Amino acid sequence: MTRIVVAAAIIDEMSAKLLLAQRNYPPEVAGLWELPGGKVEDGETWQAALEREIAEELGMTIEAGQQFGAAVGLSVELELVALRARPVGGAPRALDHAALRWVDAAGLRAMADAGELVPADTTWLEDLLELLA
Ligand code: 523
Repeated sequence: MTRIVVAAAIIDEMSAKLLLAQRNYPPEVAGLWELPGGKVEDGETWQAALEREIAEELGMTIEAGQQFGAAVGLSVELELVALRARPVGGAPRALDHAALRWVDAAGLRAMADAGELVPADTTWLEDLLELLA
């Protein structure tokens, strides 16, 4: 059965910036930046799973919204989907990541051009730039 991994495009509307998180592991992607998230548990909605994962990993509260962009097949078992999200409370902390960074559209494009994003997440580059415009 396919397991869903949800990833959050947490956008601060005031500054038009997106929150990126730098992975610690596994070695293939350590040091690269991703939309933070994690696996959906049985019986959980995608939104509830994302709100839980972000609370666990970043110590902040978000309101998860609609899916955007295309789903990405990671393996036979795993499928990655992106959801929009709004920060609701608390400053993000890198509890599970190497570092965190807020980027604007130009900053995101520069990181993508430099190959600094996790490969699967680069699929959403144009969608993310649109959300930040
Ligand atoms: N990705 C990915 N992009 C992205 C996320 C959140 C996850 O490509 N924005 C991939 C990385 C892993 C798989 O999805 O291959 C599961 O992610 P995650 O973060 O849940 O992986 P682990 O290794 O932390 O899994 P758990 O230990 O079960 O939490």
